[in-house]
Amino acid sequence: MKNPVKVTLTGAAGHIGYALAFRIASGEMFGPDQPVNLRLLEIPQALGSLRGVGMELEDCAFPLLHDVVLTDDPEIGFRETDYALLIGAKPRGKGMERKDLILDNARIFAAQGRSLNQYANRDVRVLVVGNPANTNALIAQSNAPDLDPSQFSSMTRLDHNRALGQLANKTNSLVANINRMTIWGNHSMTQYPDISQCLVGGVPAYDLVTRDWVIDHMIPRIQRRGGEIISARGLSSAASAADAVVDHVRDWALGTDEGDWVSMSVTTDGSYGISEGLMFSFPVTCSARGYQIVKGLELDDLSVARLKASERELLEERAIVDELLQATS
Ligand code: NAX
Repeated sequence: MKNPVKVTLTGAAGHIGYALAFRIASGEMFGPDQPVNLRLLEIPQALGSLRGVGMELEDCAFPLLHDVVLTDDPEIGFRETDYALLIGAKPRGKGMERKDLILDNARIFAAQGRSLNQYANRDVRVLVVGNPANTNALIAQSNAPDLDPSQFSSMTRLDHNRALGQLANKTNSLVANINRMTIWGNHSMTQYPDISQCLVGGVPAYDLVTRDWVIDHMIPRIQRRGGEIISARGLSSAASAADAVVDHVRDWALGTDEGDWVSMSVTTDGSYGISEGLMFSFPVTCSARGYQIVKGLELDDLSVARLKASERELLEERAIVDELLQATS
């Protein structure tokens, strides 16, 4: 039997946390022969509800779940963790300015970055889900100077999966037959879902759908899908977000399929002309060496303009949290 992998979830009593913890414990994230230890971290006010999650995990009697700790103490939550899934975040309150939301969250993620720096396993991998995810991930990473920036990422896999679903529907094909989908940029309205490299059953996607459909229907629908779900359910995406977390971490840990790639927001390295020092979604492949940005894809003028718009937004977000970045650099 392998040694258990230690996984920390913040916001574990929230909607996504509740949809996610059971899937990790059942073996969907790391495979059917990999035991897991869960560290569920919440704020003090949510500990009561977290205890309920703990009881239900116990009642599932998952053979792979060796140990669960419920806590509001970041030292206990992050100590020697192998995977930190930072889901908990402050939601936007009534009448709250976007700038204040970004700043309030930046403080949370700066503190969590410092805790990870101090307590986590030196090889920890960190996925930020809590919004604004890209900038929160940048903050956490910059507050963890002893860890490598490549150990941090943020999630655009839900957008990626949404794009696969839309294209599969439109082309009447199976999601499993589509590869090379890309989400570029920020997890926000400026994200750019790009099918220009996609193959559907080996056929270029643009041989099967029109540019007008992509620009007028597909892209805006993915950009606004979160709102569409809220209108329908009265609640934000949780099961699909948890599913995307499983996909993101599984591929990062176990590798992407040969000939395919996935979308992950990672630290910029100048690829595609995007400024360094941001978290930006790129096409990536994953292997035992970690993730690699897929380089050298050709982008038309429209695509370049969309990447630049998302970069501008991330630069603006970074300017808002500048002090928290500089405080530790
Ligand atoms: P919920 O409000 O249901 O749950 C959030 C949980 O986080 C709460 O239980 C809260 O007590 C906890 N929390 C808050 N601050 C914390 C802290 N400092 N430490 C530990 N726990 C803390 O939200 P949920 O629907 O689960 O969504 C969580 C986050 O994911 C939100 O920021 C949301 O916007 C974001 N999303 C990001 C997505 C992405 O693709 N990157 C998609 C889904 C989702 O919208």
